[in-house]
Amino acid sequence: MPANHDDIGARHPLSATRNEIIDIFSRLGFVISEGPEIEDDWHVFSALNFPKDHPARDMQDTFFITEDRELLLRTHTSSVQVRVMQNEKPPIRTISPGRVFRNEAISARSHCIFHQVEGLYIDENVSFADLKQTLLFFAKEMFGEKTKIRLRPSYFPFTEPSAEMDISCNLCGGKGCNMCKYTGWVEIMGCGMVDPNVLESCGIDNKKYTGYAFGMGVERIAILKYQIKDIRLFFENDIRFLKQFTSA
Ligand code: 2U9
Repeated sequence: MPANHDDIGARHPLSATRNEIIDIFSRLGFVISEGPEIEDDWHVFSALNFPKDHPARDMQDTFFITEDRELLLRTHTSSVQVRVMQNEKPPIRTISPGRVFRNEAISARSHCIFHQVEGLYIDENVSFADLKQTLLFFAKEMFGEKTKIRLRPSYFPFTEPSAEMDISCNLCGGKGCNMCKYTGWVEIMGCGMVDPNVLESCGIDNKKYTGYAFGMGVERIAILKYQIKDIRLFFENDIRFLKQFTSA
């Protein structure tokens, strides 16, 4: 009788993507930091320069745990980096992967739980050019040597100046297709220079030190890399979906 063979499991595509992101930044000297998913207002919002009336502090966007809105589920992993800044002296070079929570309607494009990797580098004389070169390296390692990047001005409370980063469409190479909506570019992350107010809040001398930060959604990176059409597939654990990543 031929022997029965068991199905071989596979790394979940989100784990594989997160590991790949971590691996790329580890090679540049970034170390992993982790922190709590249940956070307080200060670490998620106040320390990061969010004004008291910012819409992200609204019930529609944040899952609060206590009625006084002091305890909440983190909406980004920047709170982990706030803790690193409080506890360590520069140079700081860290990435924080983890789950985040937002009070959003679930659809093909967004989910109320997703995964982020955020990065932070603080030292003397850190410039926007350092940020750009680091992110270009990441884009090429993640999506292939031919990948180009472009930065568009944007706004976040915690960075100034801020930008959103696009890569040349990894499906059509920039010619224009359905995935890039015929623009040749797809957005993959946000970034910028850490706002001096944030450095000060976290006990770092903003006259001596500057820093850059970036943040990306792991689901978004995986969707682009594997051309996945619906974010909900990541959370359903349908074996027919997961089986396709056996070699990932
Ligand atoms: C500290 C200071 C600043 C992290 C950053 C972004 C820009 C960003 C989004 C991408 C898609 C979140 O998952 S997403 O919705 N993130 O655009 N994140 S700069 O900035 C920091 C982090 C830590 C102390």
